[in-house]
Amino acid sequence: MSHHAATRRSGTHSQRNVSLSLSRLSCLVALLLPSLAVVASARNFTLREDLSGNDFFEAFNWWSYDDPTLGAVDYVTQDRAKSAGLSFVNERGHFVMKADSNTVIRRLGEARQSVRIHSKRKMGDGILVARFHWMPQGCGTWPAFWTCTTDRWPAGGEIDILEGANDQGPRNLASLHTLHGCHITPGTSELHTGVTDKSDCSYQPGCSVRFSEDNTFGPGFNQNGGGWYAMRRDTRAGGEGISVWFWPATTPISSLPAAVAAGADGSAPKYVVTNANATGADRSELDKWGQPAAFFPNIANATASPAALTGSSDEGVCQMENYFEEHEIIINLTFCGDWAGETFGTSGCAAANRNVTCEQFVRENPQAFRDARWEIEYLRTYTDAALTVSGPMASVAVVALAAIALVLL
Ligand SMILES: *C1O[C@H](CO)[C@@H](O)[C@H](O)[C@H]1NC(C)=O
Ligand SMILES: *[C@@H]1O[C@H](CO)[C@@H](O)[C@H](O)[C@H]1NC(C)=O
Ligand SMILES: *[C@@H]1O[C@H](CO)[C@@H](O)[C@H](O)[C@H]1NC(C)=O
Ligand SMILES: *[C@@H]1O[C@H](CO)[C@@H](O)[C@H](O)[C@H]1NC(C)=O
Ligand SMILES: *[C@@H]1O[C@H](CO)[C@@H](O)[C@H](O)[C@H]1NC(C)=O
Repeated sequence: MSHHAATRRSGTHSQRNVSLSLSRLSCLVALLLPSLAVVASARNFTLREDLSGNDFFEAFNWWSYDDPTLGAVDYVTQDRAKSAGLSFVNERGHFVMKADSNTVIRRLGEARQSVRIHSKRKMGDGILVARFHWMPQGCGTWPAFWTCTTDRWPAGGEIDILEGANDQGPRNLASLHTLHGCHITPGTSELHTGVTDKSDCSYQPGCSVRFSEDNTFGPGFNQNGGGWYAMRRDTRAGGEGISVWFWPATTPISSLPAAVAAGADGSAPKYVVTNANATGADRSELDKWGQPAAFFPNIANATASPAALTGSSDEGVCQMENYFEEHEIIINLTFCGDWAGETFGTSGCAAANRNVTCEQFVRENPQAFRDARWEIEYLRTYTDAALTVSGPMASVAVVALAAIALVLL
């Protein structure tokens, strides 16, 4: 139920194609085994960007190419978005990007204007945090907050943090899209509060975890004042994987991790505590992250290279360093297309609107898009400067690799 990151502008090729042969794997094991001490040390995620208000106009490109998912959308340039009032900073100092809600689209082939932005800086392993006060709602809308490779998708991967269509909340669906050979565990897991929806991460529809908490998407999210989303990515060998957290706007500030709450002076802290042995204030800071809503574990397997696992259905194995490269951060609002178009009927949107098609509904009803806007207080990235490995899954991965080493040696 997603999309193609194809037809993008030509991006840079920073592709490391890691396809592990058994002999290379034993080298890897040999390299990793003596480094248990390193594995136990914390990763150091330090603040790289803290964007708010007008910063967004500098830090992002406005994407104005044809919609790759055949949506009924016309993505506009930054200049056009500013002059048409589709991107601005509101009276609260929040960055707003929205759909056109004034124009009846009369000519077939024309589409409703909207906005899609891509970060200029790419992000590898690290933490991405955003405070949303509002997300797009309305029949026909398909909003998403996600990160994606710039080229050769699904090689390089895609992480959908907040996504859905046609107001079908109240629970968010977080997803990964990868090459063949990456799977998550079906069902429930004690490692997160969500429930696996699809376990095979390859291509479409990808693997996904449905949140268990209400008000994490759509109208419920908005009525509740939105909230904070965070995604932590630790996809290197021995890294723990990809986690997504959500805290509703009603959460007391004192219960939020410092990187998520604004600092006392409104600024973000310089780094995130990740040391599993933390004590005192660091311990309580670490505990504030709690269980993620969705967790996609990084689990190594000797044969889990994309080549070896093409077409396989090995459950619960994803050797993430083979599947994820640096990503752009993307925020968009499309209409209809693969997802919102296909679920326009089942969502009740068609029946509520004389059974018109999604595209016709979007063209003829500008007033239906008054609430189709993102309102963002800030977006922060923390990245990994010192390349060390940690996290609860790291030890699991090391044990797995050690077991593999015993078999091989
Ligand atoms: C955002 O919209 C584009 C269509 O313009 C689509 O390709 C992409 O998949 C959307 N993102 C998500 C995560 O749905
Ligand atoms: C955490 O504690 C364990 C056990 O005492 C120790 O082996 C490890 O090195 C510690 N990790 C860090 C990052 O201090
Ligand atoms: C993390 O990085 C910051 C900035 O480079 C540094 O000041 C701090 O000491 C580092 N912390 C750890 C635990 O390595
Ligand atoms: C690793 O892959 C092999 C071959 O595909 C499979 O039989 C085995 O169950 C996998 N190991 C784990 C822990 O999933
Ligand atoms: C829309 O379609 C449904 C199912 O086919 C039908 O029951 C309903 O009467 C239709 N509504 C209108 C206004 O045509």
